[in-house]
Amino acid sequence: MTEKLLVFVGRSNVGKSTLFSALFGVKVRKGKRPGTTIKPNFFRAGEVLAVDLPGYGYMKGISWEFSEKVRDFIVHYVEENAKSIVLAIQVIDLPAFREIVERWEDRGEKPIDVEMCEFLKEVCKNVVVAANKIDKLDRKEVEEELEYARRKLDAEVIPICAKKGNISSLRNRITEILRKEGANVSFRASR
Ligand SMILES: Nc1nc2c(ncn2[C@@H]2O[C@H](COP(=O)(O)OP(=O)(O)OP(=O)(O)O)[C@@H](O)[C@H]2O)c(=O)[nH]1
Ligand SMILES: [Mg+2]
Repeated sequence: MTEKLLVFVGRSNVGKSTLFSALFGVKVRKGKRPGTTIKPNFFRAGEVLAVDLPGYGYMKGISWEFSEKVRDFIVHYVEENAKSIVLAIQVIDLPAFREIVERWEDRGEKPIDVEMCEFLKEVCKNVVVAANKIDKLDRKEVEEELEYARRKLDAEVIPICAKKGNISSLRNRITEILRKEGANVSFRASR
């Protein structure tokens, strides 16, 4: 029997590891500084293996070469494990999403998050986008930015606040999708 994988992808600093901890109750080791390691974190969660992948995208303090290396690693990892991935969760920083997308579009380039989402939808059976950090926006802004993200990514987008553990709608959706795929997932006990 092949392992069923639940993978988490997203740019650096969007809150993948925070979400991973909130869902599974595991402390994820963080590198001292960004751009030094490409190593996924694994956690057994019932019948699935959850995988926290390194963050992609250029950011301050790391080289372009390194960010390209991370992106290639993620693409290869997802391609190689495509048959086993039952659900891919792409995490975005909702308050920052529009500005980053527009910056790429102004340069005439396809935004990296849009490209990654297209890739995931092509390769993985199920893809859900987790729109994180909604605590930084007011209610109206959340609705506007969600609509923008849904339009740009053409995917199911679920708002969350990983930091405060406000993740129940995402958790329910993960449970539902994995059950449909014949796998039970176990989360940390709710507090
Ligand atoms: N305001 C706010 N900040 C958050 C939230 N979730 C995570 N953060 C913060 O965002 C920063 C990055 O969080 P990480 O979980 O390390 O992000 P990551 O995506 O795993 O980053 P990489 O491992 O570098 O790719 C930290 O300072 C978190 O505290 C949230 O819901 N709201
Ligand atoms: Mg991380």
